[in-house]
Amino acid sequence: MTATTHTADHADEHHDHKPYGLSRWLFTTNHKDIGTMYLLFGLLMAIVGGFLSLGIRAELFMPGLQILQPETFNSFMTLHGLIMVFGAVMPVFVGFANWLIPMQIGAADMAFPRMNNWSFWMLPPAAILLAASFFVEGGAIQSGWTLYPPLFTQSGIAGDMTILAVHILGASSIMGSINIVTTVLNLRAPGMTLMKMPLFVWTWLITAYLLIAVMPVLAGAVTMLLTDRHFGTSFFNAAGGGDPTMFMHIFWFFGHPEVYIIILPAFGIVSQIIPAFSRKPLFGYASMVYATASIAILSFIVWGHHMFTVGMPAAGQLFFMYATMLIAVPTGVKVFNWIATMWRGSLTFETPMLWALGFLFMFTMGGFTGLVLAITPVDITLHNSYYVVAHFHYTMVAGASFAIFGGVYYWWPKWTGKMYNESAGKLHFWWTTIGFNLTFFPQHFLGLAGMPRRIPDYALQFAEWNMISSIGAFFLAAGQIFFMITLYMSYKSGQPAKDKQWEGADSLEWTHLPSPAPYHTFEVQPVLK
Ligand code: CU1
Repeated sequence: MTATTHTADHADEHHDHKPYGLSRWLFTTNHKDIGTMYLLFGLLMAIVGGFLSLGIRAELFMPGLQILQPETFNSFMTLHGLIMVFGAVMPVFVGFANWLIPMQIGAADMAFPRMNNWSFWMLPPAAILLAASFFVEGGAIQSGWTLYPPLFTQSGIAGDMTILAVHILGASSIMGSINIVTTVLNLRAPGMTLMKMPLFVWTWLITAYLLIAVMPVLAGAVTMLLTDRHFGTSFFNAAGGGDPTMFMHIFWFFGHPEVYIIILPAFGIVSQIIPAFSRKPLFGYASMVYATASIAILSFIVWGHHMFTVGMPAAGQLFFMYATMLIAVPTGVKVFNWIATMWRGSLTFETPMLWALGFLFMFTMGGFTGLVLAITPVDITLHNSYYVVAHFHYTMVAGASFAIFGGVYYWWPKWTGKMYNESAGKLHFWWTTIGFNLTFFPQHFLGLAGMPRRIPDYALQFAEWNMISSIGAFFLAAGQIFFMITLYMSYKSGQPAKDKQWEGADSLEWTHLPSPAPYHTFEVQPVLK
C-alpha cells in the first residue's frame, strides 16, 4: 500500500497512487491530513489534561485530603500543565497552521511535506513518555511544569522520561516552525506581498520565529538538568558551586516567549473572525502586524517578572516591571483595532463571532490582572497565590482556547464540508463562558485572600469559593463533552456547508480568491481555470 508508480492501465480503486486506511495517516504528506491529525491529537491531550484538572478540582472541592495523596496531587498539577501547554494548545495551533497557511497564501502544500509528517509523528511518543511516567517507580514528576531544581533533580526515572519528552516535543516544534517560515517566505502566490497576507499567516510567521529562538534554550535547560542528574555536573546545584536561580532565568527566557507562542496564533484567528462578522476589512492592518512583531520582541526581555521573589537587585525588578508593562501598549493597539473593526460594521453574532467577543472581553481581563502582577511589590505578595492561577487561566483558557473554539466553528464548514448546529454552537459558547468564569473568577478572591497555589489542602476560610470553583470546573468539562457530541453529529449528518458559508463576509479572506499556485510547487504547472 505505497504511493509507488503505477501506470494508468493498472489503476483500479486501490492503485490510484493514494495510500488508504492506516497508511494514509502514517505516510501522509498532505497538509490537510496532517492538520487534522494535529487537531485530533490536541483534542485527545486536552481530554487527558482536562481529567487531571478535574482530579485537582475534586481534591480541592473541600478542605482536607479526600481523593489524592499530596504526591499524586503534585504530579497531577505538573502533568496537567505540561500536557495542556505542549500536548494540547501548541499542537492545535500547529493544526490550524497546517490547514490554513497553504490555503491562505495560495500554496499547494507546506514547503517540506515529509518533514511535516515527521513533525507530527514525533508527538505521540512524547505523549506516551509523559503518560507512562505516572506508572514508573517513584511516580510522575512533582516539580510543576517549570521543572525547577532541586525538586525536579530529585525525581526518579520519570524525570528522565520528562526530559526526553520535552526534547522530542521541542524538536517537533522547531521542524514545524522551519516548515512554516519556509512556506510563508517562499510559496506565496504571485502578487501576495507580505503585507497582503491574512493576519493569521502573519501571527504564525512571527510565532515560528519565536519557537526557533526559544525551543533550543529549553532544550539546553533540560539537558543541563540531565547532566546534573547523571553526569556529575552542578549547573543548578549550589553544593557543587552552581545556582538553581540560573535554571529559572534560562527556563523563563524560554517560558515567557512561550506564552506569546500560545497567544499570537490566537490573535491571528480572532483577527480573521471579527472582520468576517463585521463585514469590514480589519482596521489598522499594518499596525496589527507591527504590534504583533513588537509583542514578540518585547517578550524576550520580560522573563524576570516570573522570579521577582528570588531576590534580585532593585534595578532588575524595575527593569522587568517596566518592560512587562510596555507590552500592554502593542496589546492595546490590537484590542483597539478589533473594536474599531466592529465599529459601524454590519455585525452578526454567529457562533465564531461569540467566541471572538468572549475572547476579547476575557483575554483583556487576563491582561489587566497581568498588569497588576507586573507591579513588583504586588507580585511579591501575590506570587505564590491563587491570583496567579486565575490570571494565567484567563489568558490561556479564555484567551487561547476561546480563539481555538472560534476558529474551529469558523473553519469547520471548510474543513468538513458540513455545517455545525448553530444553536448547539451558541449553547456551547454560553455553557463554556459560564463554566469558565465560575471556575476561575473566584480564584482571584482566593488569591487575594491569601490561598497559596499548588497545594492539595487549605484553611477553612477558603472553603466556599473553592467549592464554587470545583462545581464550575465540572460544569465546564460537561460543556466540552456536549461540544464533542455536537461536532461529531455535524460530521456524521450535518447539513452540507455552503461554498461561502458566511454569506460573502469570508470573501475578505484570500482563501477564496483564485490565486494561482506557485510554479515551483509542482513538477508540471497545473492549468488554472
Ligand atoms: Cu511572563
